[in-house]
Amino acid sequence: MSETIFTKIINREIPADILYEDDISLAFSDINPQAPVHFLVIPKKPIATINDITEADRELVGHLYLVAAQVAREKGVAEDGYRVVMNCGEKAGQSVFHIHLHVLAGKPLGWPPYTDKMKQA
Ligand code: DGP
Repeated sequence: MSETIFTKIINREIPADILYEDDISLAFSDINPQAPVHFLVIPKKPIATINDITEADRELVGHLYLVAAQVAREKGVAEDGYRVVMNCGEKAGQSVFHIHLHVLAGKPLGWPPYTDKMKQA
């Protein structure tokens, strides 16, 4: 897999507001927040999309959710509620091809997460 901007964040080649790190994962604030709290949780292993997750990644993917919940608690949004999203592929809005959970909170979040304009497309 070709290197993405997230590999550069993992390797500290570009700065990020890092919220959590361990041997296999990293959480950091999204550069373009869509809610008052918006952070990303990524594996250090570069996996391009959900379609590229294998059986060997089963534990790793579960770990990302545990990190999401832990950082949400630390941010004080766990009780009020938050949304966890992973986009898969360009049509779903994926722009960085290194899997990442988006964690969004701090305002009422609309559902379903698409607009009438998108429904016509
Ligand atoms: P997606 O569109 O689902 O692939 O989400 C990619 C997210 O990554 C998007 O919300 C913006 C964020 N992002 C892209 N480049 C950077 C960066 O250099 N730093 C940080 N902190 N976030 C980034």
